[in-house]
Amino acid sequence: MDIMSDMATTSTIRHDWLLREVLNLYALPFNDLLHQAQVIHRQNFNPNKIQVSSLLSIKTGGCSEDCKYCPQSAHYDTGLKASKMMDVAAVVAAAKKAKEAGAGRFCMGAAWTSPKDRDMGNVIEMVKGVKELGLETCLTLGMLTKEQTQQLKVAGLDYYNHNIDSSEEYYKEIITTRSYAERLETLENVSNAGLKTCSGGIIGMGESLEDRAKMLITLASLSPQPQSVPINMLVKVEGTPLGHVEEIDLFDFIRTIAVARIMMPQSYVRLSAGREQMSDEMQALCFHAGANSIFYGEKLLTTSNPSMNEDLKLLERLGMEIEKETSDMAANDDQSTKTTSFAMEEDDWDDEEVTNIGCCGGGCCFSHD
Ligand code: SAM
Ligand code: DTB
Ligand code: SF4
Repeated sequence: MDIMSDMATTSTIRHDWLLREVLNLYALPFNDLLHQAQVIHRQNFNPNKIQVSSLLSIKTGGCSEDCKYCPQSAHYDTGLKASKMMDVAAVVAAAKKAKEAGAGRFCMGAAWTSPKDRDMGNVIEMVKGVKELGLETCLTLGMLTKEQTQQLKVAGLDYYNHNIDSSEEYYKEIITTRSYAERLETLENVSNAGLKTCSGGIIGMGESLEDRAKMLITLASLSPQPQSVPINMLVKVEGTPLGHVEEIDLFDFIRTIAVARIMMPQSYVRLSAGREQMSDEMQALCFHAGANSIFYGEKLLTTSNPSMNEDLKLLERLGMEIEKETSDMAANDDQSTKTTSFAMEEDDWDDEEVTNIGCCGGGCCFSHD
């Protein structure tokens, strides 16, 4: 096949991907798929910058949902101690530390099916406090009503994370206490309230390649597409039903990142949970495939993440930098058709001259002299 003629070279947002097309992307030779993803990545983002978010569990464990992957579900004995919601002051103090360490966004997660109205006051104070520090704010609290999304918008919330986790078919194998339709309904409420959506899923729960493709089709069909797309590699936690699920082929994980990048060209694709279990080289390939966001800090919600030092060392070895200003992210605020490469518009190349080495003719491949 002539890869160049078959390749998507513009970054038009499409909401109508067919399963056949997505499976064809997955079936491309690895190098062809990664090249295609990298070309699209460069049309939309500075390939050497990465968005970093810090994560804090504001209410841990004891959750009534039965998500088979989750250490916080009360249905499984993982040895995790459930705790009450944190104080607002403690959350704001943690956010201050995260900001000092370089995070641009602070994500707060709660092990809830959905927040009770009586919890909303505290959550709103947390959003306001974190926002005042100059950080972007993100929450993940489970299902939200329209009213709750509106309250959070007024409080100044930027992003809401709500993952669809897998295909609709496979979701039923993983969670029985709520439906896929309910997940999509919350995403619609979030988006209608004018909040940015963060939605993705988990790879490595025993799902098929077709399930992964269908999950990406559902995400890409959202309008607007989620501004942030976390791709988690399952963290196998002892005591959960998925604690001993079979290892996946890591190349298939990287392929999923690349396919997500191609299908959602203007979204930040986050290499999310599971980095602690990945080699530096694996992470580098994920960045090459188009991942441009990570969770930064020793802990995810209940499991560990690489230390900030390790991450800073890795980014330095790769010549990558943390995206500092939220204005850098304006690139994907207005989803539209982009025909110019990001590199051509970028004036932030450390005063070095940029040369088109013309490797694919797409105006997208640049090197520094
Ligand atoms: N309770 C809320 C909910 O389910 O939406 C928010 C917190 S929940 C822990 C957020 C997300 O974390 C889940 O949707 C899932 O995608 C991810 N997650 C949970 N446990 C995980 C694990 N063991 N490995 C990878 N991702 C996980
Ligand atoms: C997401 O997609 N991954 C994060 C965040 N959104 C909330 C959570 C990962 C959790 C991993 C397991 C844990 O630490 O409990
Ligand atoms: Fe509860 Fe969220 Fe964990 Fe499911 S993923 S058990 S809803 S905390």
